[in-house]
Formats: sequence, C-alpha cells, structure tokens
Amino acid sequence: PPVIRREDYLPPAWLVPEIALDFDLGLDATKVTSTLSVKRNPEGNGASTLRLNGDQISPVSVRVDGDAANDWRMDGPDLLVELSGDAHEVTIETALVPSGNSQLMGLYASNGMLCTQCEAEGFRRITFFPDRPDVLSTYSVRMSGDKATFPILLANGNCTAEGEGENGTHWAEWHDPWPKPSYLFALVAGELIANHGTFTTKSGRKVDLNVWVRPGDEGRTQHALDSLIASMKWDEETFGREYDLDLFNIVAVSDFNMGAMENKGLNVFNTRYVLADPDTATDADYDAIEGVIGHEYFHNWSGNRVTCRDWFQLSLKEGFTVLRDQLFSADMGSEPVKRIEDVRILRIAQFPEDSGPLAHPIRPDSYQEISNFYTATVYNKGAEVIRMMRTMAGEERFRKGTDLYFDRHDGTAATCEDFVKAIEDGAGLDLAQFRLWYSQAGTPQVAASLTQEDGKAVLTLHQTVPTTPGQPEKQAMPIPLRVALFDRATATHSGESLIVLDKAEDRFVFADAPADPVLSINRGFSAPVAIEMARPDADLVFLAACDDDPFARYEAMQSLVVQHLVAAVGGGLDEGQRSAGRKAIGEAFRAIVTDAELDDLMRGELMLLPAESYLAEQLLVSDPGAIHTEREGLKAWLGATFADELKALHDRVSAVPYSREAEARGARKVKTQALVYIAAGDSAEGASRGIAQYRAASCMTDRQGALMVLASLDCTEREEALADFLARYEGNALVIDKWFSLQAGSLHPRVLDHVRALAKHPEFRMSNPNRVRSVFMAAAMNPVAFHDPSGEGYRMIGDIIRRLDPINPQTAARFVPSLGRWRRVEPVRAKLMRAELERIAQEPDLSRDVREQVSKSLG
Ligand code: DPP
Ligand code: ZN
Repeated sequence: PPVIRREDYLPPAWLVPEIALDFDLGLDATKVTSTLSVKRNPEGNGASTLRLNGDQISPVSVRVDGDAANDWRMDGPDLLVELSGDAHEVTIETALVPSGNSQLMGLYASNGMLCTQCEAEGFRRITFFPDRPDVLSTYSVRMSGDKATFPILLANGNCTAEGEGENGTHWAEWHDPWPKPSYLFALVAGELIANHGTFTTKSGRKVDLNVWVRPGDEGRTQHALDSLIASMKWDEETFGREYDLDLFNIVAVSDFNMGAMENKGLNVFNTRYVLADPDTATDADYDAIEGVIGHEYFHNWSGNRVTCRDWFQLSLKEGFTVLRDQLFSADMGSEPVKRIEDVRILRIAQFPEDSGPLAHPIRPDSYQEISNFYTATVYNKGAEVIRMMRTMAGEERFRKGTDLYFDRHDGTAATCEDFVKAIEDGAGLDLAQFRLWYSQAGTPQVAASLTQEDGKAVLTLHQTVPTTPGQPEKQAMPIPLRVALFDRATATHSGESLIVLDKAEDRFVFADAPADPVLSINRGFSAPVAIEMARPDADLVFLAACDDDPFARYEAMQSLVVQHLVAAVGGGLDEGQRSAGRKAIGEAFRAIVTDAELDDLMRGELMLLPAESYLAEQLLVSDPGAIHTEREGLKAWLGATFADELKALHDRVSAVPYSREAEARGARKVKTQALVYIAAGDSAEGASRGIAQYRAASCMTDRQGALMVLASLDCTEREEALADFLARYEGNALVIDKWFSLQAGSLHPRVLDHVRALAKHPEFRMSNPNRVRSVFMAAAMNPVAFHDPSGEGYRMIGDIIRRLDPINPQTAARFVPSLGRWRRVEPVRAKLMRAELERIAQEPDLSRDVREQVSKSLG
C-alpha cells in the first residue's frame, strides 16, 4: 500500500464551494445523487483533471453541466473527470447497500436505522468527492424514504422544508450554512425519539437541543442532555466560544467504531456515551458520558469552525479538544482526581505506544491508513503538549493565544504550526524549540538528582529522548517542571517554582532551600515525561503523606510501589529487603485507608496499584508472569495485613445512601476498592462480602464492582451473581457488554476457557464493535488471559484479528498493538507473539489497516 507523506502536501486543484445531495433511502438500497459546484483553485496546480475519491463505489452516471459526460475514467477507486473551464457543475449518481456495510464507514444500517460515519475517509464510500479536509463546502441535503421505516430524517444544519411523498414516503431538506469538509457530513434516518431541551447562548440565540435514541431508551438520556447544556455554558465562560446554529442534535447508535463523532450540528454517538441511569450505568460511565459529550461539543470550534488542513494535523483538533474536555470535566468534578485519572490513562495507553514499534509524533510524518492514527499519542499526548503551553503561559495568557487562534483561522483548514504560532503571538511565548514536541516521538526520560552545595540545594537534570522508529537521533526538548522543596521538619515548602529544562543537562540552584530538603518534582504532572530518581522509601512515604499537591501525593505512592515491584520482578530483593519495602508501602497504605481528612474520591485513586502495563514500561524486557505474581502478591499482602481497616472502611462506605453527589460517588469508588483488597487477602471473605454487596446493590456501580471481584474468584457466589446479572439485564446491550467484559477481564485461573465460551455465547456478535471489544479487548488487556504461558491468549487475539478484518478492518486493527509489544517481553513469550503476527501477515487479503499495523510491528 502507498505511503502518504506530510511533506508531499499540495493544495487541491479544484474547490467545491457547494454540494447538493439527494438521498433516496432504503436499508438495502439507497440511491445518491450528488451535485458538485466545482471551481478551479487559484492556488492549485491548474490541472484540468478533477480527481474525486471513491471507495468501493462505482458511478451509475456522470454529468457535467447537465449533460451526460464521456470524459471521465476510473483510476483505481477514484473517478477522474476532465474539465475544460474554470467552473462546472458535476452530477454523479451512486447506488449503495447500507445493510451490507459491515465496516461501519460511510452510510450503514444499524438496528433498523440508517446513519453515517465519515471521519476520516468515509464520505468517499457514499459519493465521489475530493475527500480531504481542506475542501470546504456548503451542504444542502434532500432525503426521502418510507415514512414507517424512517419517521425521523436528520442531517447537518437546519431543516428547511419537509413534506409527504407518494406510496407512504416522506422527505426533508436540510441546509448547513457553515462550510465544512466532507468528514463532518452526517445523515440519520430511522425511528427515533428525542429528549428535548433548550439553551440560550450568551448573545441570546435560542438553541433547540435533542438527544435522539431508539424508543424505549428515552428514560436514559437526561444525563447526556444535562452534560450538553453544561458544555455549552462552559465553553462560553472558559474559552469564549458560542454555539452558531439554532439546532443541536445528538443521535445514539448501537453499532459504532469509535466513541462519537462531531458532525456539524448532528453529533452521532456510540450508545455507550449517551445512555445512563443509576441502575444500568456506573459512576465511571456517567463521567465518560459527560466527557465525551463535552469533547464532541467543543469540536464545534476546535475542529469544525477551524478544521485541519490534512490528516497529519489531526492533533490540531484532537489534542486541543481532549485538553478542553479534560479541563471541563475537572471543573464539573474534582480537578485533582481528574488529573490523576488522565495521567493514569496516558501511562497505560500512550507510554507503551511511545516506546513500541508504532511510536509516532503527535503530528505524524507518514501513514498508510489514517484510521490507524486515532491514537493515544495524537489525542492524549497531544493534549499534554498543549497543556504544557498553558502551564508556561498561565491561564490568562493562554486564553489570549486561543482567542487569537480562533480569530485568525475561523472558517479555514489550519495546521499545527498555525496553532503554535497563534499561542506564541497571543500568549507571548517563545515556542521555537518547543515545536520539537510536535515532531519528535518517544517519552523523554529525565534523570534527577538533588545535592547540597554551599548550603544551597542543587537540582541536576539530564534528559534523554529515546530512539523511535525512523528517528534514530533526538534533540533536547523544553520540559516544564513544577518543583517544590520540602522541609522535613515542618512538612512545608516556601513556594513552588516552574523550571524549564531545555538542554540535555542543566543545573538549577535553590538558594533558600531548607537543609536536606525532600524534592517534589513534576507536580501536577506538568510534563509528560518519566522522572528517574532513586529515592529512599522514607522520602516517598513523606511525600505520600504530606505533599500539598494532590497529584504529587498520588505520584509518591505510585513511585513507592513501582520502585518496590520493579526490584522484586528483577529478582533483586532478598527477604529482608522485601519485607522492608512492604513495610514502607504498608505504612503509606494504612494512612490512605484510615485518613479521616481525605475525601473518598481521592482515597479511591490513592489506593490503586500501578497497572501491570505501566510496570512493564519500567523494564527494557519484562516477564508479564512475574509482574503479575509480584503485583498480586503485594495486593494480597496489603489485603491480609490491613484486613480490619479495610473491612471497617467497606462497612462505613456501604452505609452511605445512593446519590450522584461527590461524597456518595467517593463512597462507592472506595467500596469496590476495599472489596478488591479484602478478596485478595482472603477469598472466602471476599466472596461473602462480594455477594452481599451484589445483592444489596441499588445501583450499577456497586453491582458491577461486586461482580468484578466475584468474577475473579473460584466460588459458587460467582455463578449466582453472573446468572442473576444476565437475566436481570436481558435485552440491554450495554449492560450485557459489561457481563462479557467482566468475565473476559477477570483474574480467574480458567479465564481463557471463559473467553472461548463467551465467543460462542448466543449474545456474542461479530458485527457489533462494542460486543467484540467487550470480550476481546478485555482479554487483550488482561495480563492473565493475554500472557498465558501457553500462548493461547496470543492465538485468540490473532484469530480475532483475522476473522474480524474482512468484516470491520478499522476495529480489527485496534487489536494489533497488543501483539506488537513482543520486543519488550521475555523471549519465550516474545516468540509466540511474533509467530502470531507472522501468521496474520500471511493472510492474502489483509486490509490496509491491519497490514500497516502488522508490518510495522514485525519490522
Ligand atoms: N473525531 C472523533 C472524536 O475524537 C473521532 N471520530 O471526537
Ligand atoms: Zn475528537
């Protein structure tokens, strides 16, 4: 497959200021007539050939200026039309089979309705078009179809006319006044019911809001609607961004590759980011819905009003919008807890990407299939990079930068460089060297050491940016670090400083530091780097107890555990060292479990042990079996050693009645955390408390938490709870997904047998991405299942990739990175993982998606 390179960008030869689309809708057959007003681009290369992209479609007819055209030909999937003048009208008919579209890109049928997904390159599966984000058009859409099948007809913008047709059909016309790229086009038709609300913008525009779902689901839409209203208000207050249409529609769809899609005025969502009520959605689900609703809404400015010049600029909209949704969620809930969660996700999902065969800069230089670049790097690291600019500028100056960005680039397709320049000019920062964050991949490693010289504290920092594929040599990057030096006696510091390490090595002198201070560094996770510093346990215990930066407290606890487990996994601990290490961790853990001052939401974060994938990151080559054994061993030790404290905690929080308030949510978070440790220390106690929590549950958070713990135990309570759960939620696909994923993600010794059985369960569906992920992504992320020494886990993931690829390549490719980690795994397992990749590579008709990921993983 061809490699597309960023440096090869050329402006389009032809522009399409306007497009009119006419859909004659049917689930099995839809006819599309598309009329493009095309104009030669004065900045283009002057070519007389109009290239229109297509993908698995063929033209039924082509007309130019109303006449049947002969001067067209196919070039692979693309349609080329020869044009003599500077402006023409090109009309093309295509015929689609939505019910046969299992890739879920373009126009497809889901659960009896029709919907579209066009980002990144789905529009070319609907009609022929210059399907690139720098071609902006005004869209007019007409659609007609059977009124009984499609009572609701939606598209972008506003509905301008509607009426009845012959033979039980009806039609609607929609117009979107805002020019947009084709990836933001959307259409939905089907039987839907709305939860309706309104929002009045700060300049007085009254906006109608609808959350559309299938009949029966309308009782689970209020949280989504509330989140939308909160997002609209927040974006006005925080970024000065106002909504620009009179209507905002959200539609929930059950078959969806991604989380959601920001189509102008018509967001299409995976049902899992819309539907919630206390009985069927966990607190985490509620938070995710709020975050994703915010994210898609915020795209209306960062993505739609200012869009991307080409797909290499994806982080321009995604990194910035993730930062915006993170700040929004922090303002809606607890800022420190949100920061900890975001860093945890970065470390679990992005750090491994950055150190593996698929590592790429947040602005990649090349790709074969753009769908493979909707990654944690582009999204989450992209957000961290912009967050660093905000940290260096301060909130107020950063806002001046974003205002300038929106002013300068409104209505255009911009680049990452445009963004950096606007922040530079607006916020008054020099970002010359900072641009390296856009071009260099890899997580910088910062070695830190603190010494005393002439009564002053000297912090020496040394950075290394690791080698990544295609980037053997790296330059030093500017790394902003928030630091404080604590006085051991008073547990205070005299103020935080922001230092910027912009050389390979540098020294920072702190003149009025206390004697022998304790260093708190990268507070708030001010830079997405790994800090390397061998520290006495006592310093980490001190910070875990006393740091006034909540993130730094969490970080100290994590470092304490990471340091201990990494040494243990490496076989470097004798019995004395092991028990000394556990004692230090135990001391901090007891304080966390019993500290009456701590709020429970934060307590729940502090109690979490570092993920196995993050522990593996600390080692060049790791034995996943040893990591699992050591981590579980520590968990069991903590559970047994602090059994009384944990039971007292579990009892206290179990008495807190249900509400959506922070205090009650914190209680629920801690309840399941405590249960996890209790079960690890004493499985019989875990089983009896687990089933009691399950039976008493008045909400999904408690019920799912109990079932998660029971699913890992070999006991009769497990079977009771699993059977009850399945029967209780029959017909609710999102909850049945939980039933699948809890089992596939369990630490049960026979988890591989369970996964095999789940794949044969009558409720398993290869055609539904949520269901496939609920079984196989859960298994791929589950170290017990995936890294089983037999290699059966790898085989299972290899099989699903091969079976899913012909059906839905985009979702299939998402499973490849787990196998791609083989170089960082001990040799016996590495060989099995590699063999699985080779087996996939031998398939003759692999999609471009899977082919690219597999060949990079082997290469
Ligand atoms: N652009 C979408 C989002 O991240 C992904 N399809 O919001
Ligand atoms: Zn996005």
